[in-house]
Amino acid sequence: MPAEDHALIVIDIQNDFCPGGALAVAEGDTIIPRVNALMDDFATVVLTQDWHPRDHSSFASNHAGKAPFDSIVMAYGPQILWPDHCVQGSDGAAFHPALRVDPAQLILRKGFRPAIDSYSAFFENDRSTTTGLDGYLRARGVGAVTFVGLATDYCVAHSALDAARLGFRATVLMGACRGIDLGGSLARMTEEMRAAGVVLEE
Ligand code: VGL
Ligand code: ZN
Repeated sequence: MPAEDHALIVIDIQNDFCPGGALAVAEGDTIIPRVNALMDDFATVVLTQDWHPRDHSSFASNHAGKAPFDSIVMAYGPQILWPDHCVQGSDGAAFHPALRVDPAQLILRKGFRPAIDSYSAFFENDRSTTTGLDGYLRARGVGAVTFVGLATDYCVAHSALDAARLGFRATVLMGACRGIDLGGSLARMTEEMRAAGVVLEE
């Protein structure tokens, strides 16, 4: 049983990231039974939800001549363009029906500003606009965070890297995550997490 000051952060287990969804992660739904069981072991449970307006700048459909998975340069740096996904209020944005939601004390939505994408649960992709999660966790005395969810190489990795940078003891349970793996991103982000001191466990 992890200590009282240890939070479980469940990243983006939403229909659009599961098989059949708009930005499906292979085997994304297979992690759900383990994630559900883990919720009983943590004093604090946070769920995150990717939550985009229809005109979101990370959607290829909002850029003439661009296709999903093209890369562009935004005001804050490079940005991959995605298929329309997790549109606010849509079925794709809903949590997977098998995911337990009741144990969560906080449901954190991110990516709702049209001009900025947000992979990390802590900061949007400009790396300075805060979601408030840092303050929430600190105010509750949380010092350690364990991440599970989707996708390993995007929202999980960026959240874990920010957690380590902010001084939390950060662990990723790799076996309770699945990745998108675009152009070697899974190996690259795994190495970045390791180098940053994120503890990677199965
Ligand atoms: C994610 C790409 C776009 C994720 C969210 O949850 O990893 N990836 N939006
Ligand atoms: Zn998104």
